[in-house]
Amino acid sequence: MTQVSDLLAALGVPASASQGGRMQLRSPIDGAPTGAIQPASEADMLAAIGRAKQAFEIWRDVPAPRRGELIRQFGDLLRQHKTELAQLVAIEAGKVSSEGLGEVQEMIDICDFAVGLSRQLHGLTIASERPGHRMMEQWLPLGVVGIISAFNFPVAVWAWNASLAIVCGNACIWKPSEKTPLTALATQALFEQALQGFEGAPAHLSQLLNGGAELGRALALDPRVALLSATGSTRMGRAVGPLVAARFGRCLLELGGNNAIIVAPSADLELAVRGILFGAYGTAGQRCTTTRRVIIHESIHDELLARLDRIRASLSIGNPLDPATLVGPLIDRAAFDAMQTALVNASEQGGSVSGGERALAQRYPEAWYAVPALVRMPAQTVVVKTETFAPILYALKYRHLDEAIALHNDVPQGLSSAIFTNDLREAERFMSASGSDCGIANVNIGTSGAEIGGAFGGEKETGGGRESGSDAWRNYMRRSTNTVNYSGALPLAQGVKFL
Ligand code: UN1
Repeated sequence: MTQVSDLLAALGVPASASQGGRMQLRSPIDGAPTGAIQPASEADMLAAIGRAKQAFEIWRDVPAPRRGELIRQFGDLLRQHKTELAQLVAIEAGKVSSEGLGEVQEMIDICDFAVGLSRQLHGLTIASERPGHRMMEQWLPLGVVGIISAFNFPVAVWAWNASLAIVCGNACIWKPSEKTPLTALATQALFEQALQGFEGAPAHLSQLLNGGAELGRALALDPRVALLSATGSTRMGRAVGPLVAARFGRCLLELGGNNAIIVAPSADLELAVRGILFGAYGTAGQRCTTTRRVIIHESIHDELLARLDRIRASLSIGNPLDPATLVGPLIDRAAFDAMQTALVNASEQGGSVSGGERALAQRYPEAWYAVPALVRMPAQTVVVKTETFAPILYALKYRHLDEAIALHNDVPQGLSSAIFTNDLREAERFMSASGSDCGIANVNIGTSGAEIGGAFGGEKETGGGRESGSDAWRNYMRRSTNTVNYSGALPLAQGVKFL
């Protein structure tokens, strides 16, 4: 695909990095070859960890605002190359153009956040019980940070992690999804451009290793990796989490979601319809924040579903590079097959399915487009409790808010959630201790499309990690508690006497 080689060249990736390797790559848009990269080996990973450790030992002593300056320069390069990188995201991950641009914008936003943070890495001072003593808490660089990222946000989620990790004084190693190595190569090339000639920054501050699950496993097993931040399926989290825990390493997991929207009788239905449709069918249902369930009050259930279904059937499905397209392809055939299996299961479990069939098969025989599906379910059955990474929205009915919240929380995942209501008491209840059990609980906006300023992540099988904004930076640092005695005596705490 010449377009891909042009984009890669514009982003600074040498042709040799994306051609002639053993891993054949294809675009989900049409199945056309996009390149062939050479995967790294486990031995390569071990060597990379060694280099990262050396880079960390230099970088940790560079003042944090200076570290922020590197990220500022990287953010500038992202701004300059936003269009090319966004197009590459569209070609490799199948995102529609505006979402590809949004993904790069999310990288720029987190860089800005990290730059500000680089002057705000603050601890506490704490009152000491002893005279002439000061107690304080410092946050210090942690070490080597491993980052495993997923195909659906091939570059933004890496940027959440890497920009914070780097201003916090760490060195990073990136193992991207096997489905999106080219966007990773391009991002790495931009980062290296920022690094080149940046005084005081060591080589190998951020390394990229493309390849399979064995590379993630090597990161999980190696005690030189202080933190492993992994985004992807719950299955992946189950594979790496225990390995890191067994060596008492730190893990930051951002795994599957099964996000729901409750629509209450007082809801503004115009807003609800838009929020639900973007949440369920945007990114072809392939976000961890995708709306997978809608729980509708019985008084508006039929009316709302009729509206949703009408628009669902008319959403433009097609080539994501065409600006008119709203729903692009699924990432691959396995994703399409998983969607079909879920729909068969849903029917067997009493659901009534609209849509879900293959689309554009004639035009793109080697690609996997699907009509978004809406499934009316009589109950929250097994299939509804399972995350299927595809545009399927299950609809359930409720009578009382308690029942809606119980249904809402009765799934193994706990990432994002929302309620559409104009009733203040319902909104507050939803966000309260006995409301949504998710990491993200919204009112009158959908479940997906979070801004970077808030902490991002969720509970239960979502893994418990928090990335991106708020105080998520603390994941990338170690806490040191310091007590300083500036008196001429040595009183012991708790009134203990000795010598
Ligand atoms: C993901 O799908 O892994 O909130 C991340 C959102 C995006 C990030 C999604 N800002 O939908």
